[in-house]
Amino acid sequence: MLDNRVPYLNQSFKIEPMIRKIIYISMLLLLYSSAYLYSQTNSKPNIVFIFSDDHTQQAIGAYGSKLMKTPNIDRIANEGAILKNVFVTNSICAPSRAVLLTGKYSHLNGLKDNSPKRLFDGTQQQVQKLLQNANYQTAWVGKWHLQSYPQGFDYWKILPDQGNYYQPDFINMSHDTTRYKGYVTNLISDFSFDWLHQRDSTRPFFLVIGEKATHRNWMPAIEDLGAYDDQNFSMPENFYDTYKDRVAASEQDMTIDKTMLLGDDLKMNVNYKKPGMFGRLNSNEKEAYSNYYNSIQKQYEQIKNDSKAVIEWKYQRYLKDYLATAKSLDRNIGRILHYLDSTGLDKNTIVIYASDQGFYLGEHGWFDKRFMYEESLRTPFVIKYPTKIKPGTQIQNMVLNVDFAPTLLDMAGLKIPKEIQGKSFFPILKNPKATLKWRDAIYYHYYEYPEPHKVAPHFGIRTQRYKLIRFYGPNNQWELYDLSKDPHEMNNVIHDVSKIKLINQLKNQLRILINEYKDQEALEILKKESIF
Ligand code: SGN
Ligand code: CA
Repeated sequence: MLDNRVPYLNQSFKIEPMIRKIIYISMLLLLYSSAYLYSQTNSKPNIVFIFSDDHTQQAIGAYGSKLMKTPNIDRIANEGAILKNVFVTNSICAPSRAVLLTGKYSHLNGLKDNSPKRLFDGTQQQVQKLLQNANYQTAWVGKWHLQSYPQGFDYWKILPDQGNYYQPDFINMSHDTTRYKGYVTNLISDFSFDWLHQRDSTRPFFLVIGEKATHRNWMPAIEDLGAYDDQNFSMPENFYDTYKDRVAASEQDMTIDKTMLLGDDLKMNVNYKKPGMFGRLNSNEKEAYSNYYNSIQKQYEQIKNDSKAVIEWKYQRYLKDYLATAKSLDRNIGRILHYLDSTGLDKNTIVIYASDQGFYLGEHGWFDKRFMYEESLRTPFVIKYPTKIKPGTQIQNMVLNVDFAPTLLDMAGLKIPKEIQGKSFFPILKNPKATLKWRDAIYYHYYEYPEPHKVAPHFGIRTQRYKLIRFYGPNNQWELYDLSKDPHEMNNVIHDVSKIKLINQLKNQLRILINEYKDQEALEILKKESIF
């Protein structure tokens, strides 16, 4: 049975527009007055953390994207701060969520990979529990992707596993599942607004909006089908990377050429009758999808015997679907900002937009993430906090996702527990020019192997200028990049004899970080090479 309770986004739903308007306006008035009351009685800021999936800096206007415009994400940056150098500690979804909640690396929070067998231990200390203890109302709506139910949230409504783009199921707090009509990005905003409507407006809140967009298989909303069709994207200069001197990069299974599927990913020859992600489209949506992709298929038929033309066509199609999916994400961020503005909540609400990691949009010939190379090591992070962060602030410091939890606690005026491994960057946000002791290198550790994309496990260190990576598992390899000369990480200079002193220094610095972060597994690997 389909639940009809989010009607105003369902394209086929018809409700009297006037009645809808009246209900909406009275709700806004009610909310505005309660928000005013709240601002008089409580000075703690509310926090809305919009956390997307696989949405990368290369596709965000504020980060200089040449691919698309993102006016709403950019608005957060313009009204607050953009952090130019934010990195994740393990570039994959569930582990990144566990880091956000705990402020600890994967080896300490226990969630090293996406495996369905690896349960996140929800009984451990988490940022939402600490906020809850300090009188915050806490909620998570949308993609969750941890294999255990949320703890420490007063309210949650989550997608099962990766969720679906159309007619998605949501798991309710009673653990039952409801299927909703509509498009996932719209529904996640709607459910967030539902929760905000009914919360206790005398207390501050912490709401995480977990977006499914822009995860594979990039199914755009109907209104965005073809939004980028008149653009021809130039290929990244290293699209045809041959992976010279990089064993792990040559052994991965995540190329647009070989791994990306014509059917499920690029939507050719889709059987809309089969259950699954396309089977979920309703009849109007099926018609729109098949009309649109049938016309695309005609282009494909013309070039299908020319292998180079096929690769380049795949690249263009991948980007068009990815960006069209991101378009509805940005539009919904606009809806969230509008909601906060129209209820008066904007004045005392911190809004953050970040992704669980970056993503390849054709660099090295890839999609997906995982590698410690720049595109997937980085993640976007923009934040606005009226009166505390000056509009137009730009931060260059190297920030990690373990820093998110302590920064949230700091902004809420709470003490940061000692076990948290990250540091608050709130002082930097308030005063970017202040001379502050901050890290000069970051530590990274990725584990999941071999499925789904055959990326060998690795750990490493990145300084402002250099990156040293140690791959292990299927093969033991070191890689070194000079980012100032080789920003696209094409030349592994680990065997350059003139770099021996530098390599020893970096290995030593890496060992210090590994000790500091208590990563026993990495330490054992270094010990075997007498680096201790
Ligand atoms: C699915 C995707 C993979 C992706 C993982 C993890 N395959 O398995 O391409 O790397 O999720 O993504 S799919 O064909 O099922 O889409 S993550 O963002 O959740 O870590
Ligand atoms: Ca992800």
